[in-house]
Amino acid sequence: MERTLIILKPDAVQRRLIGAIVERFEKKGLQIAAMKLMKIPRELAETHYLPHKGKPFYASLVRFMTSEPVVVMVLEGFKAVDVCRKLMGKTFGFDAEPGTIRGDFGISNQFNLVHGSDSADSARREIELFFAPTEVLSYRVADSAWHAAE
Ligand code: 3AN
Repeated sequence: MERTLIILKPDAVQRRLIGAIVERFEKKGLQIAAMKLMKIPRELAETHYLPHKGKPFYASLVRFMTSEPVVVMVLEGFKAVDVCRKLMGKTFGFDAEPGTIRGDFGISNQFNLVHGSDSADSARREIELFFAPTEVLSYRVADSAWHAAE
């Protein structure tokens, strides 16, 4: 089982898309291991997006991510990182395939609704930034046998 960090960005919350987006991850078979609504402090956003420091969009990305509340989640499942990125679609809404979250709900490059870790290593780093170990829960859901991989 793998874990990944997902953030429903300020545009998703402002547009009342929390339920619609969480539903897609749940229906796919991913399990919510942690979830909270929060306003990201600037320092935390800067650390989270450190790999993008120096890029032209870094400052405005940090400004956007700290502007309004977000929902932060840890999702767990078989190949969770890749599965979530497939559900999210390509980075920019105008590029993302219909059927994906970004493809169905947005057209913007920066306001692209959702963040998902891009590797298992990034996921570990990002989960630690947003959650204390005790906030990330391991539990068995009733239908887990039907979502299990070989
Ligand atoms: P992804 O979120 O698909 O992994 P990254 O990691 O390349 O994409 O970019 C992180 C975030 O930075 C994106 N989700 C998007 O909000 C923003 N971003 C990336 N490239 C641009 C750009 N050229 N202009 C504006 N915002 C961008």
